[in-house]
Amino acid sequence: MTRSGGLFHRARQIIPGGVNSPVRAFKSVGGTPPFIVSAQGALLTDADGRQYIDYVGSWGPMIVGHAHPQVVAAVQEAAARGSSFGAPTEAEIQLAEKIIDCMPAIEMVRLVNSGTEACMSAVRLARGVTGRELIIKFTGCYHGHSDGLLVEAGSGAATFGVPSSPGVPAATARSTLSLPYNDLPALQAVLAERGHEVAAIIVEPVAGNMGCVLPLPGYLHGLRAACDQYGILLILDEVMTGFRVARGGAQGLYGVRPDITTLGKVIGGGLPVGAYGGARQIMEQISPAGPIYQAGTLSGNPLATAAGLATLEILSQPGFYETLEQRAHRLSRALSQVLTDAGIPHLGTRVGSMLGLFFTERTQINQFAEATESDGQRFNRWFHGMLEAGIYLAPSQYEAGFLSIAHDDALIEQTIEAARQVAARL
Ligand code: KE4
Repeated sequence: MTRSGGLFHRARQIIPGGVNSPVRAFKSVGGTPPFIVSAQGALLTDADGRQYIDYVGSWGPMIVGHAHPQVVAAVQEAAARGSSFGAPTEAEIQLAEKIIDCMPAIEMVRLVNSGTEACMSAVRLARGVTGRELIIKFTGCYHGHSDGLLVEAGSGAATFGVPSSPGVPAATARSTLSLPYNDLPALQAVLAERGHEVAAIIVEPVAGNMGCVLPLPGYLHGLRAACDQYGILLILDEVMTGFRVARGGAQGLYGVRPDITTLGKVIGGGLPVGAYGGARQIMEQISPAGPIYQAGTLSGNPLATAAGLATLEILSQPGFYETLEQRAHRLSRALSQVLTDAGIPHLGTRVGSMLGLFFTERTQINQFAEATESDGQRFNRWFHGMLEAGIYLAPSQYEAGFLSIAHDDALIEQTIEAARQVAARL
């Protein structure tokens, strides 16, 4: 048995599924997850000494690469001054200023500890500000695991949402509707009946939890117009896309202005940070400035803000996103060519350094129902073949892949060669 195998066996005795977040357990792809002992740049090393080129990047945060010297130094320096005070610090102001500087729709921001907390708080804020109860989300989009957002579509689009997990009260689920992504007519039909009950529409501007699925041209602006028509707040969940697809997030890339933005991942540089922000008159409704309550012992934690600040400094350097774009474009094109040469039907999707790959005859995937038609068995063979070849991909068809600035041309070339070997056996 490998060391990872032994560790996984031990972990499963005392941690549910042996992991602290489900997708890490490789349940959908099968096999034993490597237990990672260290990472540097674009590379991971597991408990058996095996090295991998990492395209998960901790599910998005590690855009500057693992253990970046500036990030490590910033965290070490902060830790030497104390790890948490439960009192305000200047670093929280600096991180807020940096976020606001990059995302003009955010005039005021609250730091929290995860994307889940950011989305949960944004939904409460929208309900508090509008006095309305109904939330609309989209099937295949994930906004963390708060009760009101673990909801899937009910039997008919206009009927109530149903829980997507045991433990979520039916009454809670009924206040959330889940509609098809990229489908404005379906949304308009529901709004025609219930638009004035809706507090917020929450959406991943580029979906990264059904694989990487892009918004159709005009879709995001259509959501904005629908919100304006019915007095609904638009929440762009940029936990994954924020500082990933562009320095100004997807809202900057697509030119759509949300009322509330949620962030996470990159802004913590690998430490626990989430955030939600928006126009001043909305955010000043949050306690203690306003009546809508939200709190957190470790929110704005000195170590997390140090890691986030160092990361945002690095990605603010000239040429950072241009370099990422060139490399991600090259990798995506080359992988597609390799699969085409091997006669493998597939669809590659990409926005910036966020990528997706579906094994399908489709030339477009616009919503979750279409993504589910992909060949999951072939994906699993692809995943394990690439893992064997030292390429660490997301262990699920319904996740996105991420490049960091540390993925240099040599590592990209190595990835393409591995793909060529694996494709021949798919
Ligand atoms: P966290 O609570 O995991 O920090 O963020 C929740 C969240 C919110 N919004 C979006 C768009 C997200 O993608 C996420 C979390 N993403 C997943 C990966 N698809 C995290 C990985 C995991 O659950 O372990």
